Amino acid sequence: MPLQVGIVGLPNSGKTTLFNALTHAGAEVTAYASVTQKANVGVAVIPDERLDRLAALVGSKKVTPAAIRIVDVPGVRGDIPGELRQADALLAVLDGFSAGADPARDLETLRLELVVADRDHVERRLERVRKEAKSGDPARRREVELLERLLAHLDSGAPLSEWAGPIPSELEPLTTKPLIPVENGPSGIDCALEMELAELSPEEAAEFRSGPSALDEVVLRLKNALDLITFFTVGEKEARAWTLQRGQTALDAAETIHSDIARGFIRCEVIRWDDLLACGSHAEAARRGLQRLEGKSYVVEDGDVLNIRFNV
Ligand SMILES: Nc1nc2c(ncn2[C@@H]2O[C@H](COP(=O)(O)OP(=O)(O)OP(=O)(O)O)[C@@H](O)[C@H]2O)c(=O)[nH]1
Ligand SMILES: [Mg+2]
Repeated sequence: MPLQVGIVGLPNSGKTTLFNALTHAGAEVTAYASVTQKANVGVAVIPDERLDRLAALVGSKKVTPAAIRIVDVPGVRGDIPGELRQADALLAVLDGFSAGADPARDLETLRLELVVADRDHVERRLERVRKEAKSGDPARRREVELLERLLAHLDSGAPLSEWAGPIPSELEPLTTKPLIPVENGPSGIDCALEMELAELSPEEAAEFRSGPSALDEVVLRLKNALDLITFFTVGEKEARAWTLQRGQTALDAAETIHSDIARGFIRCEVIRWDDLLACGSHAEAARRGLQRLEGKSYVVEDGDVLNIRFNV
């Protein structure tokens, strides 16, 4: 399952506008979208200048950056769509552009809505498990007790990120997910402008901005919140960046690229990206002893260039 980020926000805060800016997907932006509108799904590229430098070194024909899946759902007060429960992190879009905008207040409102959504979710599960517990199953009874305590916690207005004990994994709570606020407006990120710039080439878009894209900053904050690292595969055909969660291994890296590569994994050649640039080629890096051979359990580090040997 690829990692996924959900966009949340009050109605008309600019969620779909931010979605379009991040994914270049061109989804319809309308004031007061109907509740029946479907979720938008797209991918946001993770900017990484290391990849461009590696591709230039090797002369790769194709450059493929790593990406994060983004889901945008219509803003419906009091009814947070279920798709968001599968998200690994949430982006909170706050209106900072309309007359009387108050992003700090909206963030509080949104946090409370997420708590309420989790509260209702726990209550529904409690009703179901209570019925099942009537048969006397001790595991179900213990779950009823736990859910009752979770419900009391949420009733006090606190998020489940502040709950110290265990949480049943089937619950998929919203309030344990990292929540990254984005103010949409002149004192934050001008999402409407960024959406227009998303239709231009990167070079043209850069001419409009004085500095780096504020959206890159958002994506990098997501990358940190998800605790992602980047590794590279570099060849003449393609230079590509991939992500793993920190602590994942060379075998996980192989699986990310292709399940066949994981199945036939023999070993993995590893060079630090900056060593490869400094040496100018894989051969030179190997000659200087900067290329290591690692096995399946090697914990991949951010910036590793991997060449996985496999047979199928
Ligand atoms: N002036 C201005 N208008 C914006 C900005 N961002 C969004 N809008 C407008 O606000 C309206 C709603 O934008 P959307 O991106 O559809 O908002 P949303 O949060 O997806 O809305 P729902 O999905 O209906 O909850 C549209 O008319 C946008 O053009 C902005 O930065 N500045
Ligand atoms: Mg929308």
